[in-house]
Amino acid sequence: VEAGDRDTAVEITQAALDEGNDPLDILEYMTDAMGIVGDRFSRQEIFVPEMLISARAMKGALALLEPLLLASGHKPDKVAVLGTVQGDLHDIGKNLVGMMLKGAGFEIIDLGTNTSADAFLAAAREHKADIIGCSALLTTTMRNMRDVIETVAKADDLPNLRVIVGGAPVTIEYAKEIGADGWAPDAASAVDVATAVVEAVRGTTTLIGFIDPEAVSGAT
Ligand code: B1M
Repeated sequence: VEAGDRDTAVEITQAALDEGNDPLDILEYMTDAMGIVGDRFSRQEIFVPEMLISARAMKGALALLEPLLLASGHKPDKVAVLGTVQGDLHDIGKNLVGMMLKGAGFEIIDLGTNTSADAFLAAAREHKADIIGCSALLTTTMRNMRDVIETVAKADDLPNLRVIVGGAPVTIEYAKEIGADGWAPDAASAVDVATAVVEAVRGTTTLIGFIDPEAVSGAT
């Protein structure tokens, strides 16, 4: 992934799976590699094309993990509309969140990248979604999460629709400031938070208000 060599990334991932490694451990290596790529970009040692080929390598290797991350046996009983916010083209983290949510029994409506607030709302209405999940990787685009939250707040016909947010620059403080219903720092905790947010609406948990991973662990 660091070298942007998709064939080798796929080969090594397959070998690691054949050896019986946990898909989540393999995923951690890939995510760390992407962190290194980002640091090199920050230091101007590499440029956008190199980031792009690293992303392509990670996506190729992730495709091998996807069926394993999805193998939960849960029947979907919750619906989440997911997307990367307007102006933002980063989708690897959002895709991971989608895979993990699917594995936890969510039906996922994935709107892809560069998703406007109106598109989030229209999809949520059409698919009778329980939650909207917004991802952002840029400090300039995370502001567009506020638009999504304000747009949902104005939708009087969808009083139970909730919005959770995440992505590398999105802090818990920012999530609270913009009025999100939940926040998670990674894909695994996004599952706990999304589930708790839906359960709070359905009255099957005692949690109320803003939900983060700490609130969820405190409740169990
Ligand atoms: Co971009 N990029 N990029 N990039 N890119 C970053 C984000 C950056 C931090 C790199 C750097 O400077 N160090 C920087 C942002 C700086 C900032 O805003 N502070 C940056 C920049 C500047 C840019 C451009 C502006 C560069 C340019 O054109 N000059 C440009 C913007 C394009 C645009 O979006 N409009 C750009 C473009 C690109 C590529 C297209 C080349 C490519 C993306 C390809 C793709 O996604 N299909 C790319 C990449 C690959 C990166 C880095 C290297 C890796 C991102 C990634 O996939 N990480 C990134 C550096 C970095 O992150 N260290 C960087 C792996 C992924 C698994 O993690 O997405 O964080 P992440 O997701 C995590 C959590 O954040 C969380 O869970 C995930 C899994 O645990 N999470 C959620 C994510 N969404 C969530 C939602 C939730 C909950 C949790 O609830 C709904």
